[in-house]
Amino acid sequence: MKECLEKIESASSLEILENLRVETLGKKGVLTLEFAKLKDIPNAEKKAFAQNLNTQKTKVNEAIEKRKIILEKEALNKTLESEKIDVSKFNNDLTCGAIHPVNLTMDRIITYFQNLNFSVEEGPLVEDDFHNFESLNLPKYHPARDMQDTFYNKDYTLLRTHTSPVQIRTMLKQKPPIRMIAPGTVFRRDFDITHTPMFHQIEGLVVDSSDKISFANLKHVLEEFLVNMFGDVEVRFRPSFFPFTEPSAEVDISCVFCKAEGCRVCSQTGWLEVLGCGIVDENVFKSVGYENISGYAFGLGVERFAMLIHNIGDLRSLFESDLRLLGQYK
Ligand code: 2U9
Repeated sequence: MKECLEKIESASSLEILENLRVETLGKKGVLTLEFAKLKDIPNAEKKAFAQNLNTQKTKVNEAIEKRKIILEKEALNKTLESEKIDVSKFNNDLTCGAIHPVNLTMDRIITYFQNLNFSVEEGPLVEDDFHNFESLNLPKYHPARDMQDTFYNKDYTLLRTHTSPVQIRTMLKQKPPIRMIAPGTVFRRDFDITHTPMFHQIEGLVVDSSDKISFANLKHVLEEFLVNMFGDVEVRFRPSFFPFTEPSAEVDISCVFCKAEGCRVCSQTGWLEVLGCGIVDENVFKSVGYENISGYAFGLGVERFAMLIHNIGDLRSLFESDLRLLGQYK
C-alpha cells in the first residue's frame, strides 16, 4: 500500500497516473480484487476487513486527486508556454488585403459622377413609410410594398428597399437645383441565384428648371457614363415603367462578353440590361413641396456592374469572402 501511494505521488504524467488508478481501483485492480474476497471472510471479521479496505481506497483516491491537480497545472503551463506568441515581433510576411470588387465598382462610379459635379448624399438604412414609399408615388396598395418584398420591423419602420429615400430627404432639406447621387446598401426579401437580400445601389437625381432638364440630356449623361464603365459598347433605351418616373426607360448595353453575337450571359439577345431611368414624376415633386420644376433620375445595381466589369459569373461569389476571388483585386 505504501509503495502504491509513493508511486502515485511521484507519477510524472496524467497518463501514468491513470494507469496507476486502473491498477488499484479498476475492474481488476488490486483493491477491487481485495473487496471481492469479502464474501469469503468470516462474519466476525467482515466489518474490520471492509473498514480497512475502505480506508485504503479513500487514501488512494485522495492521493490520485491531489497528484492530478498538480499534473494538470503542469500540463496547462506547458501548453501556454508552447503556444506563447510575441505580438511585438516584426512580421516579414506583409500580405495585405484587397478592396472588394463591389467597393471598387462603387468607388469608380462615385468618382465618375463627382467629376461631373454631382454631390454624394447618404441616409439611414432604417426608413419609414413616407420616405421609402409614399413620397415616391408608391401608394398604400402598390405591390412593391408587399410583405414579400420588404423587411418590416415591428414598429412599422422598414429596411430601405432602394436608396431613393435619400433623394427625398435631400430635396426636403435643400432647394433646387440638385445634382446628386445616392450610393448605399438596400434590402429586399429576395434570395435566389440572381438576388441577395442585401445589395448595393447607386441612384442619381438632377433637379432644375424645366428648360435645363430633358430626356435627351439624361440620355447623353447615361450614354457617356456607360461607355466610360464598359468601353466601346452600344447603348439602347427601352420604354419601361417605374412609379417614380414618367416617362421611364430601361437601358441596355451591347453584350460585353460576346460583342452582341449572342451568348449565355445575354440569353442570346446580344444585350445586357444595366440601368433604369426616367423623368421624375410630378407626384414625387408634389410630396416634397417642389413646384414648377423638372428632374431626371436613374438607378443601378452595383453588384451587376461589378460582375460585368470583372467578369464574375455568379452573384453569390461576391458574398462568400473566398480569398481566391478577393485576392485578385490587390
Ligand atoms: C426620386 C425620383 C426618382 C430612381 C430610379 C430606377 C429607375 C431603376 C433599378 C436599377 C436596378 C433598381 O437596383 S435595381 O434593381 N432602379 O431602375 N431607379 S429610376 O428614381 C428616382 C429616385 C428618387 C426622388
